Amino acid sequence: MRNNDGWGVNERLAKVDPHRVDLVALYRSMLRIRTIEEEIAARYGEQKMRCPVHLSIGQEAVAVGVSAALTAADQVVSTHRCHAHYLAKGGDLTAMLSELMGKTTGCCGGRGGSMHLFDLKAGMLLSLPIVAASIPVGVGAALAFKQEGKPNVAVIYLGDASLEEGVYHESANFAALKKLPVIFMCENNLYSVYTNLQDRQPPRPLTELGRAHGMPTAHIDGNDVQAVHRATVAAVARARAGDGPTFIQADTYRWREHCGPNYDNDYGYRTVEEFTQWRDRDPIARLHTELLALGQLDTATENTMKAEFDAEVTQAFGAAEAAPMPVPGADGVGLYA
Ligand SMILES: Cc1ncc(C[n+]2csc(CCOP(=O)(O)OP(=O)(O)O)c2C)c(N)n1
Ligand SMILES: [Mg+2]
Repeated sequence: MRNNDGWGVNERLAKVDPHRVDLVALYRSMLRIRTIEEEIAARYGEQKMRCPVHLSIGQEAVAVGVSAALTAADQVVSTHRCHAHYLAKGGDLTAMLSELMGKTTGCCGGRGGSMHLFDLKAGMLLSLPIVAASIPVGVGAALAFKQEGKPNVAVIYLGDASLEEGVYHESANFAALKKLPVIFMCENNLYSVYTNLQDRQPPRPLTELGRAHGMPTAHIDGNDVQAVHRATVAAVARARAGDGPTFIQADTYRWREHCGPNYDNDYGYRTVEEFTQWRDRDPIARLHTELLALGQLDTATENTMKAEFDAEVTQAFGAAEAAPMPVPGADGVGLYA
């Protein structure tokens, strides 16, 4: 929930004490994103969403913990796996679902699909499917903030595989050199499609790739939304103070197949034991247990929350389905000639 000054509940609390956070708000946000993505998975077979989808189910804590430490004027850039980043930052749900269905009301007019989500009002600058391609754009956003004397921060979400691309190193070098207000938030889910990290990179912590460029680093449990929030608050404070970029490695795990609505544990690239261990560390269930113990959540509140999300999702899917398809002949509109 945003107020007129652009600050949400968590940001308001954070102004008083940067480490205080509304845990129920974090829970709500994660549950909302899970509900939306579960529905996308359930309806994918209807063939109305004809683009590929890379679901973030299991990884919600990173997006939510980060966004809770940002204002609407801070900006994020994302990858092919961008739904959670977009939604946590306040991106419009109907525009997202319309985009997935190729409708004119989609955030890219139906031309981009699920890997091209943006909502400038919410500070979601872009997402790109080319691995690591959004990294220099995030650094550019931070450079613009600095040049314009704005107190804002850019967050770059990057997967573990992005670190294998040269453009990460060029961008990190430049960001550190210029002390830009940017956070490299590396979501390490152990895989690049079907290839494990240990078959792609030498056995050294990913944080070394931040340290090599002179950045302070943090290595956190990416399935602990409070840990993500704390690390982001600290990195945001550094960035706003003019102290430059931070690199954060957040360990997490995707539950579904790399691309698509199903599970793919039968492919043999990961074991059922590994999957089960990570699923048992579900970021939403963990916070749920904590909230119950703290007495901050009860069944009635939870049921109201779930009913609210179900109604919102039904409404947004309905609006997206009812929206028009682009008309033949409009294919040249919006192109640079
Ligand atoms: C430059 C480039 N090379 C290869 C691909 C194909 N590709 C799409 S997603 C992906 C894996 C990315 O892994 P990671 O960055 O760790 O993100 P994750 O899918 O695990 O969230 C690859 C190799 C691509 N999109 N772009
Ligand atoms: Mg990965």
